[in-house]
Amino acid sequence: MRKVLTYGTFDLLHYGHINLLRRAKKLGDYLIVGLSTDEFNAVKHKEAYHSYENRKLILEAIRYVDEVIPEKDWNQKISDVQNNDVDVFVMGDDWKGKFDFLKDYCEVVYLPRTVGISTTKIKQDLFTIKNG
Ligand code: C2G
Repeated sequence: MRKVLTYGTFDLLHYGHINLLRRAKKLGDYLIVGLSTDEFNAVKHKEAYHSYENRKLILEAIRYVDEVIPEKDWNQKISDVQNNDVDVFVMGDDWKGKFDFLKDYCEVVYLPRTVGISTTKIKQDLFTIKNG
């Protein structure tokens, strides 16, 4: 069984996330998502609208996702790859090059981001609609 691993916050789930998860799953048979905890989001200077538990609930309902594990810090990727027998690590290409150190442990794939959508854009657009 070819196992794929990716990470993210996946807040206010949108089609860019779904495009990433669908393509990531296509690279293997089993997709694990390392979901950023609320505490780790603070480290990433992000504040998610949905709590970790609710973002996990949403991700687990997606047909492409087989397992969700917590992402608590920047330094867990190598042990996550080893402990979960991961064959392929996947991220959107806004991270291109940032995780090449994992090439010693598994394949590393950066996929083109979906243009025109982001959680930040959703928040900004809603703010504009509300405030004119
Ligand atoms: N993504 C995408 N297209 C978009 C928006 C996001 O392909 N329009 C991808 C990102 O490249 C990432 C994944 O969807 O691979 C999740 O995006 P975020 O939740 O924004 O993840 P991020 O905050 O970048 O966290 O250790 C890695 C970090 O936890 C990644």
